[in-house]
Amino acid sequence: MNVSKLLVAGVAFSMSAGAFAAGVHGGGHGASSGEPGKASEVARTITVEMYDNYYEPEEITVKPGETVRFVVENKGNLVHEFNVGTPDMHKAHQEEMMMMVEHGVIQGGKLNQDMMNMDMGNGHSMKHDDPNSVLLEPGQSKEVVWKFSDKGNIEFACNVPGHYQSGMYGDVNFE
Ligand SMILES: [Cu+2]
Repeated sequence: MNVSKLLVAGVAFSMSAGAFAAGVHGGGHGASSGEPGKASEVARTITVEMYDNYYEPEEITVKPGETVRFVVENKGNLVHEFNVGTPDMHKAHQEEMMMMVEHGVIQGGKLNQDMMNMDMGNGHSMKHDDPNSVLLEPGQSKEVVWKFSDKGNIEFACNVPGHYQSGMYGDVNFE
């Protein structure tokens, strides 16, 4: 990367830092969809496979307050996300993901790890490390341990631009 490109990137990052702060990375999210689960309280493991652009299974059913270990596998050819949240949380996160694409953090089937770890100032970065989600390259697999709230309008969704819109989300049903 040459110097002028670096300068342009620096400006773009500082402009988007405020938007990031206003989004789900600003904290407090998860309050309505549950909370990070403890491994010792895992009641069940659910394997979720991600394809271009859908999940298998398409929906899940949990008990109120249940802690579930999700083993998430990306079997597609594109970068995909597994994110547990309300429709509003997904909408906000989609704006952040749009910025990640605009800044080259997400490039089709690749993630630019260097850029994700770059400090944008004010303690913000494009790290994708929220406890309610994983963002995976093709072939990658990671776990999410999540304790669901008692009930609510909760979906698991991929917020990579265009994916949610093409149907890459599923309902969390409560028993
Ligand atoms: Cu996706």
